[in-house]
Amino acid sequence: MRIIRYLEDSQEIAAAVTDDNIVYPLPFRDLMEVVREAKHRQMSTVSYIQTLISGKQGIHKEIGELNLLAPIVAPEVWASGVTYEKSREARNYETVEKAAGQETCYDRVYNAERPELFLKSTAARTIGPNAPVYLRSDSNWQIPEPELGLVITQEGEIVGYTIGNDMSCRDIEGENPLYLPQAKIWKHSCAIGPAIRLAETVEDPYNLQLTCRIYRNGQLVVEESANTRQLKRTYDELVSFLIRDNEVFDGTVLLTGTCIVPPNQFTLQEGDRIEIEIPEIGVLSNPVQLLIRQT
Ligand code: DO4
Ligand code: MG
Repeated sequence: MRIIRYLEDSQEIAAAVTDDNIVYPLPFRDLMEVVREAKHRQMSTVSYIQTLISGKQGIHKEIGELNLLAPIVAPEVWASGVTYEKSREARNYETVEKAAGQETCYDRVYNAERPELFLKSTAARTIGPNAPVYLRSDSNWQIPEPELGLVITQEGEIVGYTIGNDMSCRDIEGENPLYLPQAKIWKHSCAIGPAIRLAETVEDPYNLQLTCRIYRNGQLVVEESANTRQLKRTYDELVSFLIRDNEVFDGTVLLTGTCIVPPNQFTLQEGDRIEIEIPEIGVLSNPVQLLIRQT
């Protein structure tokens, strides 16, 4: 069971999508309202949704025909860093701090008890499927970072899984890790979607296959896959550090780090299209545009 949001006649509609891809509009604004109501009734979210849609007819449209929005208006998107060996390797390649044989900050954080967590995005900067992700005008080395996103409650309970793109500037971070906020946060630098898969309906969240495809002039120029079983940490561990002495809000998304990095010579260009797929969730597709053209 998945949750989507879409726009119809200027109205934002939250809907459940069943395993046979039938879309049922819900009488709630978003997943968090459904989760709260299900808890109030002492039911699982999926059982509660089943009671809501039972005997109803789904809409006569396929998901692909809908004007999809981000599946949740996440008040904040946080992100984890260097949680996969692939990310550690890529950061070590780009950083000017490395000296032969010496540990970098990336080596240390990969092995440390405390994970790297950073604020990635706010609701206004986060986009959903099909909206453009923007390129920074002051970077020459930009990539998408395909990541599994955890949708959590204010208590830190993982209620769903989505796909996130943690757009990143490798040259800005590589010049100095203290530039991380500029390498990570700008207008439309974070995309989530296309759906939230209810956590209760995921058999093994440590066995999700991610595939990233990048198209240029209609041609596939990058295609790489990885699996969440390669994650160095647990989801609960990442969440427990996020909520420690912190205030988090219902519907916060925590990205779990990238396991896919395009080849080192690759940088995104205006006109590219990025697709990130996790079969249990869907395909998050976004065109790439230069931010400077938008202002
Ligand atoms: O260390 C900087 C960011 C790492 C990151 O975003 C990732 O590993 O996904
Ligand atoms: Mg990342």
